[in-house]
Amino acid sequence: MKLKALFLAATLAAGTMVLPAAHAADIQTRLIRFGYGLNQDSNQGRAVQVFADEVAKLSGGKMKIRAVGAAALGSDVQMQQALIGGAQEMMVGSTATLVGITPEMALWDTPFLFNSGEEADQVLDGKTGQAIMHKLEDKGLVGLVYWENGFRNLTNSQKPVTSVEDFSGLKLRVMQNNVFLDTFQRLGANAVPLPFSELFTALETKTVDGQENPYNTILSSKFYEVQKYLSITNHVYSPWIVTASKKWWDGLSADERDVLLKAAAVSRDFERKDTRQEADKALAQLKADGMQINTVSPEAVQKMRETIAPVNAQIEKAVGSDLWNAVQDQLKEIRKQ
Ligand code: TF8
Repeated sequence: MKLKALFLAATLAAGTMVLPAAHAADIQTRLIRFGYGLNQDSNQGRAVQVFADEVAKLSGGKMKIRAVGAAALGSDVQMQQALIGGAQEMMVGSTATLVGITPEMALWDTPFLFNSGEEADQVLDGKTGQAIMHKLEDKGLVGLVYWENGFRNLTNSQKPVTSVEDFSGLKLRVMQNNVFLDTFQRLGANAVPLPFSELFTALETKTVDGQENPYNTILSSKFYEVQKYLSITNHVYSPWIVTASKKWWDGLSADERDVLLKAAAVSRDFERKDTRQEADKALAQLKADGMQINTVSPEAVQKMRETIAPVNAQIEKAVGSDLWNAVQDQLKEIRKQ
């Protein structure tokens, strides 16, 4: 009896010692619905494909991403609700559309906050950016990584916008949060919040005169077909964020989460590079497609900044001075280098 027990203990010990090396990853066969708002042929669509390929590779083909673009699963806001409820697993969308859920996301809508994409990378991937991302978890969402949407520029069907005065009388679609609404109202525009999925039709039917988005999106969503003027304002950088349903995420194994996090990091690095490369070429393409493009003088940009300065105080109030100052301090550090 004693010997037998000893033998059993020895076998068990040997077994446990061998286990970690022979341990097959704890990965189930899973179908993951991943929604996004832009066309498949866009920087967003390309990066979703990179994510899908990487997930398949890292999971030995067991985890399969079913990517659905062009808002076929709904607008950003509708998909967020589906994630929170557990009816959809993953998505990528604008942080601006998350402000109603996690007010701290409003930080990224601060006009003229970043001077370059690289500055944005450092802040978003740094302590404050990650802290804000993790706040989503209290609301039923898990943030994985930030992607670049890009610096936003103004388009419209009426006139070149070269000064603050030119905003007056323009009916502009804005993203669905108070920061964007307030910013464009202060500039004198008639701001209309609309989901991105309704934007092309709204422009085509002249329900609105204009909108603002990065060059990449103006191109991939074919806004040049319904917008004559493009004014280079670079007024804000608000990113995209890849999120998962927390309800679903909580049921995944550590290995499965690891696959998704690793693939998300690969997609992020690809996406930022791809987006920056495309942005450089997109402006020339938009010109070739017939858009009339104008720059805005530094003086006019300064006037814009002054006109919308009160928005900053409101954002600081909404996100709290600690987060606001942390980003300002980090930017000062970055700019010293
Ligand atoms: C916008 C954003 C869009 C996103 C996207 C559909 O204008 O810039 O890129 O919402 O996820 O709404």
